[in-house]
Amino acid sequence: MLQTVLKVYGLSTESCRVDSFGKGLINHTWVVNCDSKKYILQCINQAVFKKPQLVASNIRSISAYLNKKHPGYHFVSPIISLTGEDMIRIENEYYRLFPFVTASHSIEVVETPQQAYEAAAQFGKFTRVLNEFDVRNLNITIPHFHDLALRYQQFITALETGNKERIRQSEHLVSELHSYATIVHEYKSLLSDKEFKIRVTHHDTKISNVLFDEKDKGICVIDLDTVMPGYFISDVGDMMRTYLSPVSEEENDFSKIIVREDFYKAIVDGYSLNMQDVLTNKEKQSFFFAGKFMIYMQALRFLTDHLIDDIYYGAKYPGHNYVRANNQAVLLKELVKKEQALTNYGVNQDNP
Ligand code: GN1
Ligand code: MG
Repeated sequence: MLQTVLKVYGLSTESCRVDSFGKGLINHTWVVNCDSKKYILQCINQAVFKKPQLVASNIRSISAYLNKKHPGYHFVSPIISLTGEDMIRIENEYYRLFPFVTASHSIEVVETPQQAYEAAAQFGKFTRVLNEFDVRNLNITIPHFHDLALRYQQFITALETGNKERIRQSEHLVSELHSYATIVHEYKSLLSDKEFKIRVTHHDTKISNVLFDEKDKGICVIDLDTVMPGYFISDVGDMMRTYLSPVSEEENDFSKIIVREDFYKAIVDGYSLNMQDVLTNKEKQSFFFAGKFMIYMQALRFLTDHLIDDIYYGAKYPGHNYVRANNQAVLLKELVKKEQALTNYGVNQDNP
């Protein structure tokens, strides 16, 4: 299969080495090492991205806009195949090939506040350079992706129709997550505020989606499949979800989950570097909420998936999504403990 795919790009498995790449849960990704060049090959998960053409078309329109308006911005576009396409279809699967950005590396775990700052600056820059791009030109690649009200509803439905045994065993965590339902109300009220802007949003701001140079300066962001109209709380919140704690959502020793205040500040500062002149006051007041929103949503998503037999995320061991959900619930609790200390950070950074 991969042989056929590579051929459409004028490459072959004889002259290139293909290895699985990264830790993404959704798409399948490979690194392709050819004599003098390196590429990233991806197969799109169609259970999640039901219309891959919408993904390709978003990347095309953003790329065209940036080439024109911000030619200096580093944007990684897919390579055009010998058949003239930026995404190819082979036996009902969709593939894309990207150039491997030279002298770049990605990281899996945020170890220093500086890395958090650089990443946040890059995600902020991405939304900033697209500030005048008409978001209505973007397709919705996953409908209601970060709609917390819907995620909460899916959780309630899973409690009614899911695996009975798992529901019974999850009783404690279920009631803990119910106790945070005010976050859903706050979310709804924020969205009804006109000062809460719909912006070009990345929707997957984990650290491995940022490329760094040799000096650990951010170069650009990658993985643009979930770029859609959205709210800044998605991007800032997912950075908090994935950078604040020294351990990831996979950790099952929950005592290791802590919220590092200096990393929180680095995220707010890094994001504000490029975004502070466009964020409204209402948005600036919502940095802390962003973290609660995304961590809560991910806890709900993992637990929901556990209750419906892991159909979305899959599970590498029994109870995997239950562990992930518990992990996120602990992270949420740790973040909430810091509300007093952190909630005003960044709020008073005025527009210049
Ligand atoms: C998925 O595949 P990956 O790691 O890029 C998910 C994110 C979750 C994340 C949790 C399309 O992202 O929303 O936060 O797993 N992406 C999709 O690890 O559902
Ligand atoms: Mg992703």
